[in-house]
Amino acid sequence: MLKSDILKKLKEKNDYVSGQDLCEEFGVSRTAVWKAVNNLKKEGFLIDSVTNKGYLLRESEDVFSKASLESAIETKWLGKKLCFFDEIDSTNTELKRMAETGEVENGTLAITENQTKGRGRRGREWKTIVGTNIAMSFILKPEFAPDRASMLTILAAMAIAEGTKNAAGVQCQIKWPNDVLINKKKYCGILTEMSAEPDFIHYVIVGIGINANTTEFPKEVEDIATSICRECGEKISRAKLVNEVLKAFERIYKDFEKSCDLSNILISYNKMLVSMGKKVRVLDPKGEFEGISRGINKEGELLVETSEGIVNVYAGEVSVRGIYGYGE
Ligand code: BTX
Repeated sequence: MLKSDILKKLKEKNDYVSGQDLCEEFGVSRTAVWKAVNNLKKEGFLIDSVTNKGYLLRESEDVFSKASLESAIETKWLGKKLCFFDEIDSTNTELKRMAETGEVENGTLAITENQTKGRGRRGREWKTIVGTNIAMSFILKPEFAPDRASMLTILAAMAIAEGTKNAAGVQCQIKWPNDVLINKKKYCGILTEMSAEPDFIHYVIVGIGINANTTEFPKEVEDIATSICRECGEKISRAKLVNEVLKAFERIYKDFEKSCDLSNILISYNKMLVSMGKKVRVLDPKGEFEGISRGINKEGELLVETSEGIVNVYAGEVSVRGIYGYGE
């Protein structure tokens, strides 16, 4: 924690901070401060050390580490317990392993720089590009009924859009239920998984993959993927983006816990819905059909107007005209 506390202090001060002040503030020795600063330098932070003046943090490259995240996260409970991995197969899988083998606190965040086996929905693959992406998952232990859990994906999409606006000033669109887009391309994917009994949730894991600063994508996703950096030409601090997304989720989730429906976010969600008023094709298990998207209802279902009336779609794959090549 000392490393993140020192980093936070240096960021706040934006000027030299003396070693003595750091020792007094955190109740540690000069050697401990010196060691923590050296470790931060090793992680990639540019810190000047000047005799009689102290330490100064210079603008650094986008360093993604436990310390940079802990010093950036300003939430009340979400992500306060943070497990950072230099490399892991999948943050969703790791949290699941942790939950199955021990006690994991509500709100625990697993996050990595290099996810080697990122998972999408229905067995698909999620590509994580080292050094520019965010791959993170958090665990929730809600009291509400299991049939409410699918709405957490909707809350997460909303939080990602809000967090991106706050951190980078970029407006996102949402492709129901689990893609967040910038300029009609996939910027983020969400994978929500649950362990439950018919009437009781053990835990839900919300996994989020964000293409923050990626400019070169693997060829399989090159045509459909994008990032903040690609669309705006500027890199964003990933730690700052994580903080804004988590803060937004915390706020939205608090309201959701009271109503257990989406009434509080319905209007803003539907404004961002990329399919609104457009032709969509629904790949329903009972057969494919087409219609016009009329937005989601407070249960999180997509309302699709067909010649036979409104169909409530609660799960499944939906293609939207003009997105990812469909109907163009
Ligand atoms: P999805 O099934 O909606 O999307 C997967 C599809 O998205 C892939 O088949 C591919 O076409 C495309 N794709 C793969 N990688 C990317 C990318 N980087 N950018 C844009 N498109 C891509 C989406 O599932 C759910 C993704 C969740 C990922 C997070 S990361 C942290 C956590 N851990 C984990 O294993 N998964 C989640």
